[in-house]
Amino acid sequence: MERRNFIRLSATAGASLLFSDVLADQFGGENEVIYVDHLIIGSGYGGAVAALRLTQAGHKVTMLEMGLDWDKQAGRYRPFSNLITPKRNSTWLRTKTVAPMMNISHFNQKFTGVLDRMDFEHIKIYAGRGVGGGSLVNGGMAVQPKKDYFKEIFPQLDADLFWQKYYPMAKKQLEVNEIPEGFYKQSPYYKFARIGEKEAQKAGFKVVKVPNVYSFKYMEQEQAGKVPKSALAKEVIYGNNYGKQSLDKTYLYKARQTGLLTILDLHQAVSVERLHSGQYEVRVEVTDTAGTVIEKKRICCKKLFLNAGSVGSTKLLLKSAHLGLLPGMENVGQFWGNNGNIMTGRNMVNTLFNRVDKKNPDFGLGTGVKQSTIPVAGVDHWEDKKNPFFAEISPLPMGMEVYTALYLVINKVPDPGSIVYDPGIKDIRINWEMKNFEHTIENAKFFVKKMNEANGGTSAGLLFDKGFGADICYHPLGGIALGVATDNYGRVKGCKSLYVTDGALVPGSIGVNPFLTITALAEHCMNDILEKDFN
Ligand code: FAE
Repeated sequence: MERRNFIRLSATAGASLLFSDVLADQFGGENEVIYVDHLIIGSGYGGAVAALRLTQAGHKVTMLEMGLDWDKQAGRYRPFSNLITPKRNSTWLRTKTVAPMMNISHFNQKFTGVLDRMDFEHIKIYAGRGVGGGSLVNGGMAVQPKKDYFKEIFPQLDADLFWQKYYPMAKKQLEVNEIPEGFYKQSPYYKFARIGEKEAQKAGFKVVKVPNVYSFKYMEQEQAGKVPKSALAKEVIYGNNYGKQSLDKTYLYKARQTGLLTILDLHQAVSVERLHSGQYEVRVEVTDTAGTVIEKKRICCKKLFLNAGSVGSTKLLLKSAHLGLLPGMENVGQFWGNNGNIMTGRNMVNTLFNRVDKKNPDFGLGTGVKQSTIPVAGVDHWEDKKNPFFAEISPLPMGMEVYTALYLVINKVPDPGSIVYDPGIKDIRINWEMKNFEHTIENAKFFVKKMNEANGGTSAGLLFDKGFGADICYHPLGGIALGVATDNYGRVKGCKSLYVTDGALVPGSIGVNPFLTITALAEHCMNDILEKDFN
């Protein structure tokens, strides 16, 4: 069918046609339209759950991913880089790394690397790029939120059902496991965490162990020298070559096994249009590994599953609405938040003057030259009315003793921000005020002060400006909030057959690391969508 035969759905049909003609020019107008039944945009947690559940139900699915399919051409683009000597495959289309710290590596050429950072006015948002999305770069911590806080964030959901069904389902599929106590106690690679726990207890905090998707069986073998090292060889935010059960090894692997999933990598969706027929046409730019657009495609589908992550999904909807391509949506852009993320740390930890435990030889000086990249412990201070937070005891594997502790602190988000499309810059802006950082800095200061009072140490001025990285966001959430911009199952309001099942559904905060909740929510949504919208 030729493009001119499509009649667009819009209250302002004239404006819509005008914008569509602009798009048509950019896309060479008469390009052939590719028809598929079900299209998923994005291959992170939301996309992977949608892919598995659709294909298991017998539906053919096409998935677009703007990053690389790292497994497809493994020899060519991998191995992934470690933290200390990152290569160009570490970083999304930049000539320098953009990690929260230690950015000393430069590259000659830009490359579609695995870790991206999106810079907005007051906040820097990290994301994984490639088949598997955030699962490729994250720390693998699979944390279930407090039930009461889940109820506060999602009052419309049946929390008991999530605890009985969707969280266990997500944990099983993601292959969540726990570090064996014996290994934890003796491994030199977890000295940083044992010190962190001891110090936190001494400061009066409650410590908890945190499950992970990294295979601890594999890690034990790494330590024994029986398999190639990954977590024990400083690999994490630039990808793990072994050991981590990222989505390409779990949900997406199973979906591919059905033979019904086609994944198109280096395919970036740039707009979504609702056609008169009720179908969706997605404009796609295909790039090479330098980020240059080499082809443009139009893909038409009956059902569209938007899973480009909180920022990506919200941007696509807002931009498309601005162009007049998606009339009728409600409340898109609202309830965006950073999950209260703030990074902080302490210098001069466990030194000659303030040793953690003089009697225990394991607690000799420092936090450990050898450090696993996979966090397994946290400080749970969520019940405190005045300073509620959850702090991940994070590794800092520098390959030498730095007497430093690192923490990612997660706080409440009392006043969520919003995402808007700004025609002036032809991009989105995030309305996120500096005042949003006040309570996160206060909580982080409270935590560091108590830790230092009990154990010695100084604020982490060597890591972050004034000791706090408040603008570092690993957990962008919201923008297409459940029950606000969608129904309670991810159906986008005003747009039949358009679904969102990723982190954009979570209204800005969940109180712990979020991917387990995103996965459980996606399972909940897909269950209902498959039951009611496919008959
Ligand atoms: P996400 O996983 O970001 O997937 C979206 C996918 O869509 C990506 O693959 C994109 O490349 C792709 N995409 C975006 N736009 C387009 C487009 N226009 N066209 C085609 N494809 C597109 O979304 N969470 C935890 O629970 N535990 C942790 O230990 C943890 N550690 C983290 C460490 C780091 C360094 C980072 C960056 C994040 C971490 N997170 C962690 C957060 C977690 O990875 C994140 O919440 C989830 O990945 C979000 O899942 P989504 O499905 O929403």
